Amino acid sequence: MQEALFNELTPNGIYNFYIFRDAVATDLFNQDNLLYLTQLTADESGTSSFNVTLPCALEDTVKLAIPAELIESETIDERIAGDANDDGEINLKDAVTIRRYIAGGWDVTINEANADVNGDGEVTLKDVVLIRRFIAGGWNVILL
Ligand SMILES: [Ca+2]
Ligand SMILES: [Ca+2]
Repeated sequence: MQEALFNELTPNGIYNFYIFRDAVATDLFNQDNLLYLTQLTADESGTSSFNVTLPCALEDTVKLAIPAELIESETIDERIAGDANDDGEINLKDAVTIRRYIAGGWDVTINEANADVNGDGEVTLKDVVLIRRFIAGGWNVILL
């Protein structure tokens, strides 16, 4: 058992604690490189410590504390860029749904986060065009 000590955390903040399996990996934050240790609340001085059993000396690893609220928002946000009607697929129905939504007068609801595929924070005809090109293929479109 070794003691992992974290400080300079947000006081009373809830954190998920990880270590990097490989501290010099090129893709450090890849899920496979993160070894989840525990979730704890930092104390009032922004410190948290716990005992952990590792296959290596703790000094040889890089410890990481990630605020739990960040993790949760990431997992909740399982966004499918382009899937405006939330049916799990990206197809012409999505382009049509967005067009109707923009035009108004149609009883449509869209997943705005999925519909904004150029990442400008708005759902506009630009997004429709990108989705149509994406479906058509050959345009090298990447939906954001
Ligand atoms: Ca869809
Ligand atoms: Ca947009």
